Amino acid sequence: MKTHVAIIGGGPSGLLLSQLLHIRGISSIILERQSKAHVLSRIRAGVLEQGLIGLLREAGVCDRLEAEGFRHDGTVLTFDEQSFRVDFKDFIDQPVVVYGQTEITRDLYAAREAAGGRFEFNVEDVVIDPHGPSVSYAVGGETRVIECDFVAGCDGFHGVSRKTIPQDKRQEFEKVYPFGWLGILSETPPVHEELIYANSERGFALCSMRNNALSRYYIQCDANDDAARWSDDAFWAELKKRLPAKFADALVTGPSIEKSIAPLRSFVCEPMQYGKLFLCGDAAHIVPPTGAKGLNTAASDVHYLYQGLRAFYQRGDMSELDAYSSKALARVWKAERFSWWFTSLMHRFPDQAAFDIKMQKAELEFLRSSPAAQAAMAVNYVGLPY
Ligand code: RFL
Ligand code: PHB
Repeated sequence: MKTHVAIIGGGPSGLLLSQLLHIRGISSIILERQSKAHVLSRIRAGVLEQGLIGLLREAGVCDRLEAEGFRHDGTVLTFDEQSFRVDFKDFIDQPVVVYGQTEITRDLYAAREAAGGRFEFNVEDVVIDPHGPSVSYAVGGETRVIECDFVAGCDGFHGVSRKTIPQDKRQEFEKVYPFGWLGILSETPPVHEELIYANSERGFALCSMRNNALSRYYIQCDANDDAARWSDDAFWAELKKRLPAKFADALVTGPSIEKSIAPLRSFVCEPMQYGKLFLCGDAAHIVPPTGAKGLNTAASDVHYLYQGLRAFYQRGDMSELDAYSSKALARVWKAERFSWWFTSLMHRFPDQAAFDIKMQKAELEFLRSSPAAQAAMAVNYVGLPY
């Protein structure tokens, strides 16, 4: 088989890149390890930056997002019984939009399928030759090979693409946090019209949502905890203890329809290119979810790679592809910094001394009272420019 770009991974990065390339007449084939149903069953991100929304618009995949997404112009932070709001509009003329990653993935699959996009699901034994370049894989016991001009490694943190770069040609930077997030999805109205990020003496909590009848809540938990150990009642009771009384009292509880634990990690691989292989999204970097930056940073990678591939196919110009890794990484590190800062500010750490907790409180108090500090948070939260 032949195509312009072989795309490893049918998550949001791979799908969005494939659809954008299609609009410009550049062909691609997506190889996905799982079934489509499995990819669509994953509950993940919910907060979208304008950069990602602009790309979805360019890809022709934003009708449902525009009809069903919720515009948020601010967010609430709480510590102990205190709470304050950061109003993005005070600092930058840009909201975020609440719309589930699952829905984006569904919309992108529908668009790719309507355009006759080529996929292979349930692939195994993917081997990338970054110099040929080519990709071989097995499906249903048969081995197949794709000849291509470029390979986009969009296969997430556990994929094969990053590991294809020889160890002496890449450097990895990692911080693993000593806790995870236990998340539930429930068919209940959100506790508040905006997201609430809570720092409490029992640990972090986040109140988020998907729509007026579907809520997403998270609590900081032990990194080795087991979601099955948590009954719904135990989850709601713990969440309430971490919120100021006015929010705890307003919380509507109900049965969970999903419950899982995500570990928290900061990770960056440098460079994001090797030969004709380009890494995109979680394949190259991970952020702890506190800043809502994972999917959004994957989207900025897709933007830079898409621009580079366009320049090559439209003008034969390789310079933008050559600059891909350094351009993408410059923005990645800023998202890493913001996610690390917000995680450090809002969580309880096992080795935290009384002094460290005083520092968190002083920083939260500074953020509450300083427009300059709020401006720094707002521009990062809504998303730095590409
Ligand atoms: P994905 O989504 O992991 O997709 C990679 C795909 O590659 C497939 N794959 C392979 N395919 C072929 N061959 C192989 N060898 C393969 N190995 C893997 C996988 O099956 C999968 O389908 O990576 P991608 O596309 O880069 O997208 C990244 C985002 O999914 C991720 O960054 C976000 O979900 C992170 N995230 C959030 N990001 C935000 O921007 N805003 C948020 O509000 C937000 N909240 C979150 C999050 C992530 C969370 N978890 C569970 C880690 C909340 C949570 C709880
Ligand atoms: C979510 O709704 O899943 C969500 C929202 C904000 C975050 C992380 C996750 O920071």
